[in-house]
Amino acid sequence: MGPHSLEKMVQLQRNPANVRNICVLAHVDHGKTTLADCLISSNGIISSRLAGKLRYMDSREDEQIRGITMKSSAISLHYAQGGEEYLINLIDSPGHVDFSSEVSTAVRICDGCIIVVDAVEGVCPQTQAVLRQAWLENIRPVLVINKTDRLIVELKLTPQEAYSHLKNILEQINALTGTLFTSKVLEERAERESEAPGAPGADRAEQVYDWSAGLEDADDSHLYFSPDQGNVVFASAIDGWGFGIEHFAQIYSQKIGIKKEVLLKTLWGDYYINMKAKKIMKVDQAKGKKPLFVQLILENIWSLYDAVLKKDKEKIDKIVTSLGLKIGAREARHSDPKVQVSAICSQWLPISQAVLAMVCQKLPSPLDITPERVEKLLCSGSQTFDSLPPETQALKAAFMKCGSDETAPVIIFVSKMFAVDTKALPQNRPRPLTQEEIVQRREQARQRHAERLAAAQDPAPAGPTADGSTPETSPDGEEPKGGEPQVGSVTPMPAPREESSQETNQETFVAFARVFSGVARRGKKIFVLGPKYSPVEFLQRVPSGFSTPLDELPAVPHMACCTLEHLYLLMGRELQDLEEVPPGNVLGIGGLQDFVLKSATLCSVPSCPPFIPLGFEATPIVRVAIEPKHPSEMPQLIRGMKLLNQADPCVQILIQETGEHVLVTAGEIHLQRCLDDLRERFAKVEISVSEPIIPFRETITKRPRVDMVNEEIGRQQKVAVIHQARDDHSRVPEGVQVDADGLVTMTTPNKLATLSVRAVPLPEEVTRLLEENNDVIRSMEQLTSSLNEGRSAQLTQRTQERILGFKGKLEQHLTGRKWRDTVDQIWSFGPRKCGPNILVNKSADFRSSVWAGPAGTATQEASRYRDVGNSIVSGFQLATLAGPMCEEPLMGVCFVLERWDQSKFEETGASDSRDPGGEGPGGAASCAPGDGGEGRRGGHPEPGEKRAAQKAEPALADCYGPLSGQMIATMKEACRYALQVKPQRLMAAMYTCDIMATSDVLGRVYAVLSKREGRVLQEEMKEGTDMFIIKAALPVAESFGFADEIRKRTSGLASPQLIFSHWEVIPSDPFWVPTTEEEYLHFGEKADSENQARKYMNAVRRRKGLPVEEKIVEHAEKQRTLSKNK
Ligand SMILES: Nc1nc2c(ncn2[C@@H]2O[C@H](COP(=O)(O)OP(=O)(O)OP(=O)(O)O)[C@@H](O)[C@H]2O)c(=O)[nH]1
Ligand SMILES: [Mg+2]
Repeated sequence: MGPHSLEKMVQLQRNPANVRNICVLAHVDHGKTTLADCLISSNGIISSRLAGKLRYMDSREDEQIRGITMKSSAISLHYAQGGEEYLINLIDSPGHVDFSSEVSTAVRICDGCIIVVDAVEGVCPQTQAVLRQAWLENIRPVLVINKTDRLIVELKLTPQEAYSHLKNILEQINALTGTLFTSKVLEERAERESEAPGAPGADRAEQVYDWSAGLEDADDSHLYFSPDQGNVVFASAIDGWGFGIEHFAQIYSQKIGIKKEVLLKTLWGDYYINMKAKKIMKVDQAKGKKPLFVQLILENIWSLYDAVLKKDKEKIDKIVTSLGLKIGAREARHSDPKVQVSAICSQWLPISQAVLAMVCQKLPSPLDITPERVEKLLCSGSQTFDSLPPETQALKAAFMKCGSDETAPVIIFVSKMFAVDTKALPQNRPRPLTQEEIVQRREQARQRHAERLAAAQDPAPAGPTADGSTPETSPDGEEPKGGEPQVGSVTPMPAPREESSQETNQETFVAFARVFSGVARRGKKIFVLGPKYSPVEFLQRVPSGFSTPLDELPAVPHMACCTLEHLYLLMGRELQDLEEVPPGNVLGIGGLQDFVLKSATLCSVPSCPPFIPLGFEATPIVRVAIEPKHPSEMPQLIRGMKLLNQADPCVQILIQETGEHVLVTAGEIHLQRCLDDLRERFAKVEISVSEPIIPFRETITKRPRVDMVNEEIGRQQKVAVIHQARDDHSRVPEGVQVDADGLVTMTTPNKLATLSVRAVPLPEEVTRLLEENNDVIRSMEQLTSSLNEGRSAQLTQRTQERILGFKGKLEQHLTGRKWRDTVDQIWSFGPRKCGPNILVNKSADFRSSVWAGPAGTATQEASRYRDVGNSIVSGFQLATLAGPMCEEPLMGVCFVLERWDQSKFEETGASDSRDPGGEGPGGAASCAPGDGGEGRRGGHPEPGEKRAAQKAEPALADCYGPLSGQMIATMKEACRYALQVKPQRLMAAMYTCDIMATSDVLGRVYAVLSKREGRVLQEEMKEGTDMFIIKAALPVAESFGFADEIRKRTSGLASPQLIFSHWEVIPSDPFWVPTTEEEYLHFGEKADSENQARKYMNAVRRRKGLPVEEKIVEHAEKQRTLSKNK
């Protein structure tokens, strides 16, 4: 640790008013880690010469090699300004999209952030993403425009041009802020108006900072980035300089004699100075006057760079003397102008000074946490803060107070778990010996020496006595030496030693956390709350004011009790032991490994609810199956995967039905990192990795009007045929009746109930709506299920409004005769009750639509339906989870349940209910084999079967099992057949990517894109540069190696970032075979031209071990007759 001792840090931690928890956020490569280096070097932890080269926060080897950050890590810094001392807990975060989940973990435990923007590249996709994340977490941003040196050295702009360029960047980022602000304000205002009409809280006025004040009554100027607000620093982290305009306002107010306040307002903006009159006036373009910013600031920097690059020794000396700097002889003589620039500039305008001063002045301390943020953290999803129990609501005060007295509840949030080498933990590190220990050791050594001398003089008794004493007193410590006679007694030793050496190799997990209230003390017992924990439940079970020790409480679901074993100060690559951590600080906690998987809320009072889950921007989409090279190493691999799962916020680990172990990651680089981690840290075995598993969706489309060669399709197409990926193509299975218009009717195996289902493709906009409103659907579902379970729940006004809005939009898009009343008849969404498919119930007495909520179930009719209805919904869920083409989930399909007839069942059920004792002895025997084929409703059940089918669940079981189970299976199958009679299509996942490339490599970028079936959506030139920004869509299936290929083909000039964007229908029909004369003519009998959809489908089927019909064209003759009616 640097000159600032641990004691100093501990002392600073106790004053939350002077603590700043901040993170550095930006697009990839905009210089976050370099900036962090500069700030760290100001604390003497690394030398200032190495700042920018070391990238201290990138402690992993692969981070150093690739030059990108992959995880967020924290370091505590000391900063003194104006007699005040500050503690800055700085978190460096990754900018690459693959690691955006690490940004979420950082943002949650901060109060403010530094947004870094590259002065040349400007606002990039991830800049927008991180700014949005900051907004969503209610943390306050300041801006650093970095790499300003590139404007001078690379783009060779004049100061005036650079000024316009910088102005432009500020406008862009402010436009972004503006959109975020307006949407948020309007949202919150609507909420507030509906909740508390005309009652603005008195405390709100005093608040230092309030994101959500009403648009018209709030002065929103402080939200925007503007140099005159003091929240912008212009910098070059690599050269170590940076400034806010306050610095220059101070200097020039003395030099020119204009008030500092005036300069602060005019140094940035279109003002110029009339030196003679000492007056500042508006810039009049015609007169060619330069703005103050150009004249007084940029020109000075430009001329310095100019002098150094031209090696104009005289001029350099002049500048250095006039600035009153002292440049070391080594730097002054250095041949590399970069070294000179950075030596001069980092003294003249030290970047750490500018940035840290801005952080301390402009970013809030933990004490300034807003009530909105607290409420938001505590109520998840559809709940309102007011509907929480009073004990929970009372915690808000504790958050706001951030108090460290004994009575304050301890509330800690763990945002991620990270692995460190056990040997690197402070408790295991060799520490310097204290004076007493040295004396003691010297004494021991002297004794040993004396003993050995004595033994040498008197060898006779050596045998028996040496046995016991040698191992302890040997100079090598524990190593027993030269002990042939002891072999017998030593043999058990190697085993435990091996174990312990293995243990020291292991990784230990440390929680990355922040104390929000109360003091975290070592050894303190604390509750660990899982995401599903409900304080309501606890308060019901345990009377308030309980006095039993924490670990003797009755078991409450999703809650555990553990001890805070170790507390650490996070110092980048190092950890320092702490005894206690006061509120408002970031810390590491050891010993939670067995209690916390990825994130958790720790609390000393059980009335605290778990914090809302972290919002992740990236969708994990790249999956691979992995297995050990040597099958015997499977257990190690499984253990390793578990550890990896814990150590990474966003990776998913699954075991598929096929028994494969699957790793789901956010992108290629993330995948690579996960595999490296598995091989080298967590599993330590060799692994083989499958080709990436590409996800698909299955859907159906409208019947085409024309065939593949654009000929009108005749009426013969009208007959519905079931298309299957299996051989028994086009045969209508037994028990299934298919109407010409695609209505599929199926009977349960016991023939007592019948379902008629039709599948209809949803309009594209509706599918999109369903996807966008996934959270709305989910909160509807949550509400229904909690009410059904008898718990009370209440939706926020806003959620209710969103539900209504969502319904309205659906109605808007589902118009026309075909969709009449459909919206009101929606019964469920699927798969998992919130997916992009709909189940519509058109049967006559349907009541319980999703909109009615649980109230619909109140009618008698509905309750009669409820049990069987649930089975039908479950069948629909299963059908949408895995489609018939290649068992991938469905998307954009509406299943319409047109008829649902269980009158037979009710008849038999009713007759049975008169005989409640009936065990149904004939139940099993009555199952007539071979009778299941007819599929007609007319098939009369045997009398024994009749008796078996009755209302009481257990006795319902005839040989086909309970009716509910049969209904699930029948509904599922009916849905699958209903799909198969329609033209089925695969949907591919698409990435969008923004590629920045210079004009000379543009052609090669296009070549790579088109080779991979990419589509250019937009191309524009970045203002003031020779860079083009290309926005393209690329199928995920074709994306592997894309980034690398682009980088190679453009010699590293273009670097794309792939972000999952949407699903797109692949136009070709996977089951297509030529059917018309023209098609035969055009494609030949074998139709062996490439069918992309079939290729993908078969690949998936093969991977899943499903039968693949590959010989399809070998028997073209037979095929022709069979599928004539397609
Ligand atoms: N010219 C110039 N280059 C810089 C400056 N700051 C950083 N760089 C370079 O930009 C590259 C990326 O810097 P990093 O600090 O690793 O960027 P980062 O934002 O941490 O990147 P990720 O963590 O991967 O998102 C490095 O090669 C730096 O040397 C600067 O002020 N001027
Ligand atoms: Mg970095």
